[in-house]
Amino acid sequence: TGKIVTFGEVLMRLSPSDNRKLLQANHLDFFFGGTEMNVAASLAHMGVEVEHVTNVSNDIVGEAAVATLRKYGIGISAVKKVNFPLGLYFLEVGSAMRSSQVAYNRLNSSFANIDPQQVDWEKILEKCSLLHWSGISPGVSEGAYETLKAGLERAGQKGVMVTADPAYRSNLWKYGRSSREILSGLIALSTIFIGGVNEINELLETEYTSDEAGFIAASKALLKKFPKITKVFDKVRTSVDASWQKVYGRAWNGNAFLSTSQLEITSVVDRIGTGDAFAAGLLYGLQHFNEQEALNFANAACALKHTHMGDVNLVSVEEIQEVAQGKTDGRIK
Ligand code: KDG
Repeated sequence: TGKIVTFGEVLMRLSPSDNRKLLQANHLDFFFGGTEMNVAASLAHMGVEVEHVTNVSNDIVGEAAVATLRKYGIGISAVKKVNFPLGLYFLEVGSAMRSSQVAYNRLNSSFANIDPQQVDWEKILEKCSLLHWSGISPGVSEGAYETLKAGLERAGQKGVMVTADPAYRSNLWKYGRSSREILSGLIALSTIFIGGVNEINELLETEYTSDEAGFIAASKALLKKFPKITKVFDKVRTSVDASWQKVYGRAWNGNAFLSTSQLEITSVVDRIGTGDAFAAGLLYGLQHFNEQEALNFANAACALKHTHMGDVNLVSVEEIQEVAQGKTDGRIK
């Protein structure tokens, strides 16, 4: 097993504390996040060698972003500093029936200005076993899309496994580019799909139901449309309310349906990055365990992300295993 490479924007997240609305806040908590970086940080925390490909700003904000990547143990040799600002987003955390809301400030960001000439994929993909991407990056800009596409093509030529998380964010696609067309072209170059019925319906313009039969039918349709994709892994969330959620994982491996037991989180602290925690757990699991164990591990990692602040899941393999095996009682150690 070689290193894992991730590609995507690093964003500064600014959010009011104590469930305040932004208009009431007089200070903001700050974290660094970004879907693929979240995956990279989780993996690095689990001891996996991981390298993140991105552009950051050539200023104190970019310096702090790089220091954060370094602190998490993420490889930074493919991080470039450029003369555009780092992207940021504001988050108002929801509660009860009010959903969380996000406002982006990332147009013309350092990452939005990336282009294929700036990234030496040949070098980056040396000794790499897996390249992970999400649908957020191609939504950010044409340059980010072209850069990612070049990476996926190179990965395909080298036989590197490619995991795709469509991570549809409507806020990103409101400028007229077609998410369906762009994402389809990139999913065609990928080998594992991390997403569920909603994402598949969005891509294929279908109306599969979200029950087990619908998930299996949707997965089969996806595999038929994209022959390189061999497996589908899905994180399912059932909310009692915004602070009380249940999560489970399910998968179609080309031949059989797999699923995990439900894990219940009765006091959600921060739901941002739970999908990325699932993805990171899955990538780790696929490298170390059989598929069923990998799915259990991914689901436990996802559940644990709900318990701490920030976009990144900073939990160890041992902690995840305890939850996956039902051994934790939540008492202080
Ligand atoms: O999955 C969590 C991400 O949504 C968060 O880290 C911010 O990358 C981000 C985005 O573009 O929304």
